[in-house]
Amino acid sequence: ANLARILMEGKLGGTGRMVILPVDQGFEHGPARSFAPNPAAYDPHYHFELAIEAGLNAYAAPLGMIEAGAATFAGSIPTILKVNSSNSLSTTKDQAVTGSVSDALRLGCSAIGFTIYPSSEYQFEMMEELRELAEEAKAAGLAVVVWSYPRGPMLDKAGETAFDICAYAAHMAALLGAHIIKVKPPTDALSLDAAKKVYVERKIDGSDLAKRISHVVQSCFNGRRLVVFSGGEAKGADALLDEVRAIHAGGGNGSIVGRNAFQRPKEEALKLLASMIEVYKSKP
Ligand code: FBP
Repeated sequence: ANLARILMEGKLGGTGRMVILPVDQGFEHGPARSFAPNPAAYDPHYHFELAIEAGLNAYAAPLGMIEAGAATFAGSIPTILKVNSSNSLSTTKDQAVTGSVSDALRLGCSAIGFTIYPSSEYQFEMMEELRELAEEAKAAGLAVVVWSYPRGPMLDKAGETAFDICAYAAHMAALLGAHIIKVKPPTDALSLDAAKKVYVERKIDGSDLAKRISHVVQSCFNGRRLVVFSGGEAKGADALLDEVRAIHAGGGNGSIVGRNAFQRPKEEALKLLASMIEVYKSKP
């Protein structure tokens, strides 16, 4: 029922496509890097309002952000409690558990959100933490959303988004029991050493983004799990919409876009989100 709430909410409700607003960048990158481009975004209420006005499917954030808006916005939009977080003052590729299933239930959330870093030195601990939290969340009827971001000593920056590595990371999230899997848009970079361990020979056609997206979707149980793609650093509206068209054409279930939404002035962000929704409503 909670997964259905997310899928049925907002302007894309019932289409199987989703646009979600994630705002954990204050934790991950720091407040100034995240919110200075649009200072209204320092206010947690701003993000609830943005997601609601844009008609999005859900809003995802760490405990403090959800708590700060709960009294005003509870029940107005499905929320995803991000229950682990990293920060930019750390040198390790790890995440601290920063929220619980009982927090999610107290705040009326529809899902928990959890990040794993496949390939990091701490990946197994993160996967084990997820296993426990996901079991508890599912027992309480909450959906599980997994951010699967490969990073660690085996991967250079390009390798972190290489489509074979991205598909592998997405597949592991599916195997860990995620209902919704969030990855970065896959690139055609070669992650040499890592790729050798993943594919004997690279036979998959990743020559354009839609093909790479469809390989990631195929890796998530051939479309039996929902896969959404993040937006990354702020970029031009045309570039973002091109990416969204490719996600849609490749069979992806939507976008989970933070900085490209809240770092723009609100009217501009609403216009961009409306255009993204139009793409997802159109015939792929
Ligand atoms: P953006 O759309 O702003 O890229 O948000 C997606 C996201 O996954 C956030 O939830 C998270 O804070 C951020 O990207 C993490 O990115 P990275 O780990 O690469 O710094």
